[in-house]
Amino acid sequence: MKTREEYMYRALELARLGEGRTSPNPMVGCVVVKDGKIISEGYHEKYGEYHAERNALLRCEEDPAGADLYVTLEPCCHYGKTPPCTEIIIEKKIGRVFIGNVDPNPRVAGGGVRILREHGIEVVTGILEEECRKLNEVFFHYISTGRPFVAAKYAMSTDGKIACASGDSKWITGEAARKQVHMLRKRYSGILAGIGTVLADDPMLNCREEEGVDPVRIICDSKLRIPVDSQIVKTAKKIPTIIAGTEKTLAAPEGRAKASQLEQAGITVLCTGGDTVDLAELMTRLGERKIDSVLIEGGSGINASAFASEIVDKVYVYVGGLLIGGKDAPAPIGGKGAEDMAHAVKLEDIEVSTIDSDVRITGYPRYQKEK
Ligand code: AOF
Ligand code: ZN
Repeated sequence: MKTREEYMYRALELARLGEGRTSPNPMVGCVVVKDGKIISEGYHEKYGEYHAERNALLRCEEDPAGADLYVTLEPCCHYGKTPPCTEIIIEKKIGRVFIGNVDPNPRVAGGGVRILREHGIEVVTGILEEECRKLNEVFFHYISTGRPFVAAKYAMSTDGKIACASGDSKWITGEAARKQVHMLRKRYSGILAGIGTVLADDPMLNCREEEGVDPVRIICDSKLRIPVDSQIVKTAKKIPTIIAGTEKTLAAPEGRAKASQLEQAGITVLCTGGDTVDLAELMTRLGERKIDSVLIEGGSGINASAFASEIVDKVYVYVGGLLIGGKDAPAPIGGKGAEDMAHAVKLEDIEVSTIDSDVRITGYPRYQKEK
């Protein structure tokens, strides 16, 4: 006989199989257990398709009447793209439902639990709650703020440099770590870089891993300087691309002409107020376009603006085992930096792992309230 937590771990494992295909909806996994035996499993496979619970209940090896159902997120009770999961749970006469998290979606928000209980089904919430929330950190953030969950990723040497003073940065981390970054891109709906990176490296910013859905490429380019023969512009009809400029640039005739040239190449031009792209405003606009998550792969300039505008929700730091040195070699976050230690951005929930001879650190910035 397995424990509740063990079944929920299995549901979490299943949920992860939907990674990269469910956005902006959550990854959800479900296990149906009867007489100590798993009689069915399911997960949310693709955005707009059946939810985890329905998938599991439609595939049962035997009648699930009286069975226990484990699901990482509260069953929905609304008619959306699919009928409510509470309906099929009631119809199949499930006895008990074990839930990871209550759904923060205002259309559900405890409603699923209530309906199930009203039908005499025993409901237990909070099984591996923290693990289930972390799996869907993007969904939880996006559904409650309407803005994308923003992660900043950078690779630096052990002495905190992202390139040599000459600009050379190939490579700071090894192949395995770089491969992991490509996998990471699959998990984010948008990937953001600055025009500096485009001018220096002419990157594609796509997801080179097999099966990966390419994230939307977002380039911060206040003055719309991106060359029309860059890889990004040349591939914009195949990979969705947004260039973020400023309203000031767009107000000038050259800016307007460049914007329409870019639009003809298949690019969406989004402009914000300010002298340079206002990242907070940009995030609101991206959220309106259903972009639930953004991975910043910028240089020190973009990172400085991102932290200054407090849009970064998570950091991924890859540390390579080498020392670069040089007072002019750039660090991950440029700009003015914190005035003093009291104003430094603190990272919480730090996790450290190794990938070959590189180190990966993740953490969640907590911005100081008073400025
Ligand atoms: C999913 N998959 O397995 C579960 C979800 O757009 P709809 O109609 O598919 O509804 C999406 C909402 O349903 C989603 O925001 C979440 O609140 C709830 N549960 N969604 O896509 C699932 N269980
Ligand atoms: Zn549902």
